[in-house]
Amino acid sequence: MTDRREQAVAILRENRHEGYTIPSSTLYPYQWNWDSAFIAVGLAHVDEAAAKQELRTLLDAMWPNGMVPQIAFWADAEGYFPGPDEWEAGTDEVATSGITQPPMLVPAARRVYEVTSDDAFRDEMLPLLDQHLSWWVDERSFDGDTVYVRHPWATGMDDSPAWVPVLESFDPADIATNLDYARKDRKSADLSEQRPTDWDYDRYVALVRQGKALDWDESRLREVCPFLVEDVLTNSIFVRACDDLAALYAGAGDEAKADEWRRQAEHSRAGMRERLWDEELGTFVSYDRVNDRKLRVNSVAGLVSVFGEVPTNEQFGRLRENLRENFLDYDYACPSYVGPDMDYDRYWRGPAWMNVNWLLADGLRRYGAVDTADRIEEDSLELLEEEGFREYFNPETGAGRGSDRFSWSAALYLDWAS
Ligand code: 2M8
Repeated sequence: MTDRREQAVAILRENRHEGYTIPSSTLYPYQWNWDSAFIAVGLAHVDEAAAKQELRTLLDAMWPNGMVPQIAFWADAEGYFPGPDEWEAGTDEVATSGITQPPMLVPAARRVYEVTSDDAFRDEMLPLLDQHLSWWVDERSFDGDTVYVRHPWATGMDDSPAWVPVLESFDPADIATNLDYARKDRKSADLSEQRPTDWDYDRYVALVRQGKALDWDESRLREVCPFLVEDVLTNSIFVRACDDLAALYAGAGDEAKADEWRRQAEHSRAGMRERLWDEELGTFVSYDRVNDRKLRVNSVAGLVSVFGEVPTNEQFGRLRENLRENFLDYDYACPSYVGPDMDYDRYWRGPAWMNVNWLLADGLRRYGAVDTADRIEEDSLELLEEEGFREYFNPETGAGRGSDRFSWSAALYLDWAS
């Protein structure tokens, strides 16, 4: 075992609580939804039982209606805002946040199944994954094809410049009566430059307080929430999740169910191609349902559409050109965003992230773009080897940013290095 591999295993062990792994002991001390999915992918190489348990615990936090929350507060912890009291959400079993995150747990469950060949695990997962993806279709889709989220935190790319026009479209005081709060994430002067701004946070908190005031009632929120966004990243992962669920059903011999989810994937892909493609930018973009407009930003999120095999061959040609010209022109692939106000060090406004690189490389291989996928993986491994398991990285200098000993960076290293 190399030193880095040993370190990755040690980080995942350190960050492990009872049945789940926290993203970081300094910044994120609870279970996070899509973090656990990436963590399970890595754990499958070193501890199959822990990989399966990671996903089981996440699904234990699923709401009766099928929503899997962004955060599950399984145990008390200090140092994170907003905590369970702020959300006032959850089930009889566990307090949670009131929003979700991209349904990466389905592709992760398929991966874990493929590594472990554990049919009992697959059969246990199937009804739960089905319930979750059905929730997206039933509760979070206007047209039955693309799906929407109602908070920037639900997209996983919290302060992406794509959300700015939507966040500018409302006054936080109009949707929440009390806007007092204290951030806990800026634990050092450096981190202040690397985390979202107060302007962003005011709007994040107002959206949480609006949801809480309405008891997280989906139908009421659909009427009044100013942030109803068909996020391209969530939709790409959703499409892939439908395909992966279909594959799991097919393996279990349930052809009717496999067909149902294959059809959903095709239908959602078609919706994305029709509404989310931007020919001028050469990428897919997100869509603001409240103001009925495309959020025209060149974010790596649009490129990740390859993970769901969303681009047609023609669209892929344009997207690849965009990727080469605008995203690979840095020492380290792949910046999370390129364009005005790009910030190499600030969160989802420019830095390179390992989970996005992993999704992108996986999708590029599906299109046969092996060299580009290799470049992204090699850069990622170099960043992790040189800087350690940081949360994100400056794409020009390679400097590590955000928290250290970050779980999904360690987990995906194990996947790439195995
Ligand atoms: C970041 O988001 C959380 C809120 O969910 C935060 O800033 O407090 C994002 O990078 C998100 O994608 C990630 O899941 C989470 C935990 O790693 O941190």
